[in-house]
Amino acid sequence: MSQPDLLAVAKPSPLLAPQLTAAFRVHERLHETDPAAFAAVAPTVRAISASGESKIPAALIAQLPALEIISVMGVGYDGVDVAAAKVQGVMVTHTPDVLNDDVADLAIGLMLCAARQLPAADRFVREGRWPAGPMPLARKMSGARLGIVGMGRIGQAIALRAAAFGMQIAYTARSAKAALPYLFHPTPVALAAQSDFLVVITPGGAGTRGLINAEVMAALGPQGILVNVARGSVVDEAALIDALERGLLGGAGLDVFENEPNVPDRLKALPQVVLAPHIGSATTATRQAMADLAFNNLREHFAGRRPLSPVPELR
Ligand code: 8YV
Repeated sequence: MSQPDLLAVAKPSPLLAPQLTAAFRVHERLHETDPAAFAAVAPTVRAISASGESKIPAALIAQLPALEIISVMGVGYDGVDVAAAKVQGVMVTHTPDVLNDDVADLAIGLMLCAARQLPAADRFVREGRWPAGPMPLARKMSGARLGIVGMGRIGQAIALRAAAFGMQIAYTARSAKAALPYLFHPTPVALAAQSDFLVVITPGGAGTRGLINAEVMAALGPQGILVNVARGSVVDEAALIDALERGLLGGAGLDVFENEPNVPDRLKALPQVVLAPHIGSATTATRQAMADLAFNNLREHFAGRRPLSPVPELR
């Protein structure tokens, strides 16, 4: 039997590509690069392989009448129109859990980097400025108040790590989680007003767009540090730049941005901001686990079994 046609809407990770090409006829980004070739193959495409940042709107799904499954290599799938997939009977899978540790590690790393100014300290030594005198004093993280926006699996992994730093942990989420020992605040503003550090780890998408706005930043205050390891869309980036430039917010650690891979020059110009290029899950071990899960979801589906990790809406 011939291999099923698969559309890779993003360039597949090198850890996933060999598995895909062994099992599918892979058409890489044809919908963007070659409309005629895409039109020729569209009627028989049975699977999509995507990354966490991929956009799969209803219009693309509608062009693929034979589509059965969309496999996202990422926990976030806010670019996928799941409702449209559901209407067309298309399964959507993602890769939760296997990246919890890495994303939580990075959140703690960005908190420490922003509080203790580690990138600036590194530059200070390399640029030979030490002999002229010490660096300015930084901010203490241990024992400080941490607010977590989004108390899902990654939020809880961040809380566990923060507890080892003796931090006082509170959170906001759609609802309070009675099983957790942390203080719940009903809104991001209420949480920010009681926090020294605010870490954002809630899903992206329409429901959380601009959730962290000027009001939240003002509540966090001139000594506060904002860390975003979720999606750029969750933080109002223009308001963030404005708050930092005016000293209304103390600092930030950012792994995600509104228009990746483009980062505004005004953000790059701010010394109190630590920047990372969306590397929350970017270790070899975790990306391999994500690639394997993304592939195994496809494998299970085409073996006539239920995929391992459908998105919550399709469970
Ligand atoms: C990746 C991510 O950026 O899992 C997510 O939601 O944002 C990431 O881990 C990526 O999609 C890896 O393919």
